[in-house]
Amino acid sequence: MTTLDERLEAYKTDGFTIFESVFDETQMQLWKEKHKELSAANNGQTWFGNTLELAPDLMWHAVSNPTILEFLEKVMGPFVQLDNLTLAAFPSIKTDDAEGKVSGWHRDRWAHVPFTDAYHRPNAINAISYLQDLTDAFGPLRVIVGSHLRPLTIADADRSKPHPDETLIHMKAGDVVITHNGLVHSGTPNTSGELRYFFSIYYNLTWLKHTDHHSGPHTQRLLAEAKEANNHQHMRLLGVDEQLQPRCNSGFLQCDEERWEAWVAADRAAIKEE
Ligand SMILES: O=C(O)CCC(=O)C(=O)O
Repeated sequence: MTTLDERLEAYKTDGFTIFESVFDETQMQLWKEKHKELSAANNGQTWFGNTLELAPDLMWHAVSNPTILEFLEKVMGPFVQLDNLTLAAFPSIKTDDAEGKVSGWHRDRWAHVPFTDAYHRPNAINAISYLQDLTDAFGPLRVIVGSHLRPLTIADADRSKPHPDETLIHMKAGDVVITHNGLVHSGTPNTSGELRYFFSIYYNLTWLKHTDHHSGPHTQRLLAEAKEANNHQHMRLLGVDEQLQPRCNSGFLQCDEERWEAWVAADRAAIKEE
């Protein structure tokens, strides 16, 4: 079993790590059914943001998954909020149209092109899972390993072509890949004849703006519950960071990761027992 600290070291070098079998078949089936329902109610739309508000009971346990959050607090410190929660399905296209193409190389929201090879904590990370095995027909995820540490750029004309340094990842349904937002990656066009479901829990630092609004009644109810339990980790997910000011002005004379660990422990100790 890989420990979270071992994962962290690999993540710093590679720019991603994969947690296997996080979501089970029953859970994924419910998300697919929700997608179908949303799509039918919205003229066949296939891409949905703000899905925590749209389906809080189906989504909250995924957003607040304890193992994923424990890892993210090691990566980003206890400053993790939900930027957006996206449930999408990529329609299938003809094999001829997909030949020799990738979906589109990019870094993710809140990133920048690295200017040194030093590792920096990401401003955001993507926790992506696919609700089916990513066979060649469904379209693997493509990554350029270590590109969060290199000033790699790709010309417009090459952004839909395979890259000489790419690695293809055939994720299994329910696995979760955690990417650094500086990692250059792309999907692959879907030629399976079925929908390619994609579920992305995108987290960013609490002092950035969030893309989903978090202001709807369902999300606000979750926030009220987190406040009631004095659960700072959960409050932060929903955009409220009560310790931000002291923790963002700590003096920075102790190793960040040690500091973060102490703050995480303090947050845990502060939770009110039910
Ligand atoms: O479709 C995929 O496999 C990757 C999607 C993607 O690039 C992203 O979430 O930023």
